[in-house]
Amino acid sequence: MNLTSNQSNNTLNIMNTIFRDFIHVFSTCSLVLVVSLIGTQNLLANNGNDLWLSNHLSKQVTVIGSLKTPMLQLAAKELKNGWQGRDGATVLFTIKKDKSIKLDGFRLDSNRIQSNSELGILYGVYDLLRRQQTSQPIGSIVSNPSYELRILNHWDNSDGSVERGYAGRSIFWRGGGTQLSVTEGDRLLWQKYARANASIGINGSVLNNVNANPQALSIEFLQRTCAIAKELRPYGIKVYLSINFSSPAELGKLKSSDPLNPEVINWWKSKVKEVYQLIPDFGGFLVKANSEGLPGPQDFGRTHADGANMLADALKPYGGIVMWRAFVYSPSDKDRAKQAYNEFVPLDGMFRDNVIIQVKNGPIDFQPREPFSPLFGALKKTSIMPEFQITQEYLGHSLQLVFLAPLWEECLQSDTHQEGDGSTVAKCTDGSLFSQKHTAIAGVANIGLDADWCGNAFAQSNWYAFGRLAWDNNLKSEQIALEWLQQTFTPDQAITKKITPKNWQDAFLTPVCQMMLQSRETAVNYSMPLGLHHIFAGNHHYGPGPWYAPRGLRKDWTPPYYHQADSLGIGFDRTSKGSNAVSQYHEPLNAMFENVESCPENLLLWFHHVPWTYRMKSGNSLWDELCTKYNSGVNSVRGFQKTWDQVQPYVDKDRFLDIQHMLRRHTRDAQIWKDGCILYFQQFSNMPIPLEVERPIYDLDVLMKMEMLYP
Ligand code: GCV
Repeated sequence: MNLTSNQSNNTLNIMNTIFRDFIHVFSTCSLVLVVSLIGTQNLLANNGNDLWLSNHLSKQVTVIGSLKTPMLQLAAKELKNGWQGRDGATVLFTIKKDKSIKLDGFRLDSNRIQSNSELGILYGVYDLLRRQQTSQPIGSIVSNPSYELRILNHWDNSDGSVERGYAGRSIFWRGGGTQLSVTEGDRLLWQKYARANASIGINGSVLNNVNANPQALSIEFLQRTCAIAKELRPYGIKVYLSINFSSPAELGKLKSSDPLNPEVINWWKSKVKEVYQLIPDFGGFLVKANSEGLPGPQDFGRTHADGANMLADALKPYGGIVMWRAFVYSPSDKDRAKQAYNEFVPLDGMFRDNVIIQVKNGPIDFQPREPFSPLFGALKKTSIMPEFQITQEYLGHSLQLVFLAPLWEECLQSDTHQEGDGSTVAKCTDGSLFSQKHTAIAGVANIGLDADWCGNAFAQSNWYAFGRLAWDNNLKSEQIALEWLQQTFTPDQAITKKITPKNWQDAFLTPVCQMMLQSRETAVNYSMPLGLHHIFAGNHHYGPGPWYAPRGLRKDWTPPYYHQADSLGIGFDRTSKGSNAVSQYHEPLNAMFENVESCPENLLLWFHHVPWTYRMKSGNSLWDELCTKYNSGVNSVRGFQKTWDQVQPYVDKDRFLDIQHMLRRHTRDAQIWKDGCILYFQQFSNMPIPLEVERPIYDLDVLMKMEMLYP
């Protein structure tokens, strides 16, 4: 069901909400009676459309202070609608300069929100409500964002499709003949989207795919962008566009798109002027250039810096920025993992101050586990921003329960050692270690027209987690998971039992939080343990395909390029005897990764080609350890099924059944990963599957034929 059709269900939803609140009121005195009266859980149907922002019966609160502007009025309205504090309380909004408050941060106590900006007040309201709802203390708190720009990247195409999207079609672009008209339904949808983002501190949205069509800068596209910007602006969200580097030639009909050509420079200047006439607070451009076949400055013998700076100069008078992606690699037998570093480090210091280099967390491509990209900390005189992938391209699409905060936390807390011990990726990107004119972080969105926005309830937690980590890059995954659970699966939905805070905590929050926290490592274990990477079948990036190597396909698009399995062992040799990618890491990491004994085992096969009989720290041979990891991954997902079944009384029927069904598929597909990989690699190891490991249930030849059926 998509949102538009879903809006016709609004009346039902409102009735459900009223009924839920009604139950909430009565729950303290006579829950059992109410339950026996309604006799069914169906009335509490929840399609997940409210995300972590469910309506609650609020208490009375008075807001005082200046409420002159629409944003402050919005902040007051949100506070009143969600207030869970003392009945009859008064809260003061104060806009006052304070040196301890940075960017759109705020100071908070139970009856005052202070900020340097209106947007800071709005963020303070959402934070206060979150604390109330999750029973966190509200002392005197100063909260400042880690990054100035906290941005969602939508890979949405103008025809309405979403690249690597698993939650329906685009919420921004419809495609076809109705593309241009903006309906009331569109506006309401964009407002709801903006509100969800603002509630977690996101302040920017790139509205279209980085694989950008030159038409993204056509007047029709810009007009719709302008309409979207209008709905996002009240929530403090700026819009950005991805651009195609050949736009001057393709759209402007110039002979070239050479960034040093004066005609091209002028074309961009006048295009940027046109954009700002329509959207005065436009954020800037995101650029994928000379990557995966897209055009770029290298086509004209120029560098990334030439290309980025030309655009930056055009945007500078308006305060716009360029986010230039470092995701570059070309078809070759050389190690793809090294290319971004090789191309960008020599350019350090050559970019304008309104250019930010956008770097994926790992050197390859959003894999279940990668070491951090060696560009973090190596670019010292250039603004650099992490790019995370919220949409689960390589982690089970929206068909598997994988909470991604642990993956991002692992990256942010990785120590690059570039400026001594403690030079974490977080510190290398948030301005703590290097003076950056702009600090930023991006997440590739997992949002579409599905009623629950993200394809399933737990996928929403990844959108939430990205926003929370963008605001505070030191947050722990556990806190994020707990917060999200408390706001998303509210206890008032548990109507079939007498719920006390204690059994809510013990029987629901603790086990489900544990499941979420284990889910990423679980996905690593059943798909690519011990540093394996990119062994998917085909282009869908869902199921296993360590065997996948169609004749004629670029080698770096085939799994054997990455796993290098042979009769001697498995893994990509990136030591000094191999591709020497280890040299891109600062000491002591270089030496640590180089030596097979000191290399962390969870990255072993990323950096080393290791004999099958190699003795692991557990005492197992590498082969036995690999099989054991695959086995434990499948067993964990089986455990998730049980955990979920146990929490049935605490979850509304819709979401319970949806996730139950999803976990069934998840387990089956984890089993396919395990069987496919073990049986395939066994052809090289020639060793028996250890007896503690469950026997395969699928045949390899069947799985190899099934590869294109996923998902
Ligand atoms: C938008 C990977 C994905 C592509 C994506 C690309 C990128 O290769 O599979 O779909 O393209 O990354 O990040 O540019």
